[in-house]
Amino acid sequence: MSGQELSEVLSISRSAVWKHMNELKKSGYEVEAVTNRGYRIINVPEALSEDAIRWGLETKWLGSTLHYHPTVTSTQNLAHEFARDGAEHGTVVIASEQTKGKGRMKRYWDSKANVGLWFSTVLRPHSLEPKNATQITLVAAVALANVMKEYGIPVSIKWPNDLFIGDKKMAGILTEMQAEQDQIDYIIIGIGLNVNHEEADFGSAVLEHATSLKVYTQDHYNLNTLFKSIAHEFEVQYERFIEHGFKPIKSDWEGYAYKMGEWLTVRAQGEWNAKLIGIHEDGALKVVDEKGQEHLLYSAEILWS
Ligand code: BTX
Repeated sequence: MSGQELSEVLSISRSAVWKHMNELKKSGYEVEAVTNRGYRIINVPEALSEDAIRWGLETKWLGSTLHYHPTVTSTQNLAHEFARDGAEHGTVVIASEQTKGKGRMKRYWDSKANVGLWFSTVLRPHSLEPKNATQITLVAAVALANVMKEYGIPVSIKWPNDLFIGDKKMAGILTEMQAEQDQIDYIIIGIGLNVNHEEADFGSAVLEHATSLKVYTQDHYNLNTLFKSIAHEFEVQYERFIEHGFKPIKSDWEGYAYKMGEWLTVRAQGEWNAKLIGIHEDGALKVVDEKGQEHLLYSAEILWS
């Protein structure tokens, strides 16, 4: 856009436009200025910020309301507060660092500053029955896996909620729900994605089992850009799910499933061998035992290795 157009649209002087452009550059924006043509933003800054996320965000509703914080205890907790106060569907809480990142069942999520994407989204899927809420986790996993595929990263989804590169975890999804009787009030879906970690950035407790995009590819990724790709794909997959149901998501999910068709040990009423054959409509894991009998596993302990 030309400096003249900018000054007219914003009702500011040409020199004010120039000053603002310099401010943008100082904040890390890469701006190209071509004589007689104008300014063009080529790259957004590395560091997460509300402006840099909004710039070029191609979603209809996901992230329309966006809360960015440099440091929080957990974006999940903050998103619950916003949701209780009536936050709209698609509200996103994102942070550069979490000091008390949460996993499932009171486990923790290692969320070091500036190396990963730590965010929670408020969803209000009023047409979805509470018993099917777990399907949302699988929708998010498929969306994340699709984006990773676009980036050329060979990921698999480990049931129910982890993304793996090889045998190491690079992302986790936490779904929490507030419901009354047969109506979902809201769902908070939290995504943690290890992006620019070097191995030394992981805490000693997770180091052995964790990986990041950077550890895998040696490349550095712009967190703002990556977030926008994920937000867009999540919105697309969520709408597909609401419109067409779980079936298409289920088959995509199965295409990514970690150890699909392999024999695993199940620890539920004793220990037995089972072959992973897919997932059920309700998100349960479908396995077949050595006698050929099918079983659905909900929270059974699966010994993956
Ligand atoms: P989970 O319970 O499946 O995984 C937690 C387990 O994963 C931990 O016990 C630990 O062994 C391992 N772990 C912890 N941190 C990492 C890490 N950075 N990379 C790899 N492995 C790790 C998975 O729970 C769901 C995680 C959701 C995290 C998001 S971040 C945004 C939102 N806010 C929040 O507090 N949680 C969610």
